[in-house]
Amino acid sequence: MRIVRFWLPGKGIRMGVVRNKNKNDMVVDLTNLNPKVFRSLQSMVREASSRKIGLEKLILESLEENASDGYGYDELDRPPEANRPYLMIPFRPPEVWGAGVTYMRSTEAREVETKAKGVYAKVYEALRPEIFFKATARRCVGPNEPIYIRSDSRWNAPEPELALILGKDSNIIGYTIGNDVSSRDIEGENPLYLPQAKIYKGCCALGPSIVTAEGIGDPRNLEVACRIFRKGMLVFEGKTSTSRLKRSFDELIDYLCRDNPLPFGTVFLTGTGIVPPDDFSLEADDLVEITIQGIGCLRNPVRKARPRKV
Ligand code: DO4
Ligand code: MG
Repeated sequence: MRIVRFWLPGKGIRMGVVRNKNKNDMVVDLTNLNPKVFRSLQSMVREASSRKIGLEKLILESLEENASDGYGYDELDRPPEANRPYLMIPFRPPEVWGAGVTYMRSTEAREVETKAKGVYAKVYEALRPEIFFKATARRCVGPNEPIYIRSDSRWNAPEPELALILGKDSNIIGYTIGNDVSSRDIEGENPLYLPQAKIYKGCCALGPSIVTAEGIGDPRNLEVACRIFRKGMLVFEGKTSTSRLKRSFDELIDYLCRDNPLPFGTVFLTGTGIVPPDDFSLEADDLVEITIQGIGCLRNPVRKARPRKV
């Protein structure tokens, strides 16, 4: 089951669920069915856990009581404009954390870009994973909103990642797609520059939907694909599978949570297994598409940040 959040002119922010009707994906307005329960991901999880049922059951019960046609998914999947309905970031995460070097491809690419040879190869094999702070809600964007490249960086890449959404006991309540947009030259110069390579405005895209833990199938066997378009032409295409992730989610979450209380709705990016070739860099006006089986396609245009006037 795919849960979305969308903007409806005159009504505001709505929670919705994607249903397939006559081969068309339609978004049913859950907020319209029960505004109190379906106000946000948090209110939905709260209601489901107070009734000791799963999110899917909560939604299905409401749909049974109130049949409704909804809005065409493709019509909502477009850039935000106040007077037309559009998909929003599925929720505003208080914190986003990232795991790094969890796929061999990421390790290899970083060993090439870095001046600190051996650092990444060691962490790939080490007991303790790499975990870093990535973003807050205000640095995140949703579907069709621009992701940014830093004004002081020349070598940038998208990082298509399966994102875990954590509940109040750091249990996985759902999955979404994350783009851990990163500056390769800044990180490559010195690994201590990692926060600057990772954290800035528009550094993280999330969406387009949340798939519940009950609905994802096997999260360790999902196809992840990335395509980058420049002036309408495909300039990069890559694929991987979450089966190539070296560490288990339990192991990653265990390290993330050690002595580190997390707020409800923390997002944990599980690392990238797709890195474009070393001679490739994102440019302004590129379009990045990331697809994860069952979750959908997260599409974002690229903008270059302007240097701050001093
Ligand atoms: O070591 C830096 C970050 C690695 C990362 O973000 C990834 O592997 O996805
Ligand atoms: Mg990453």
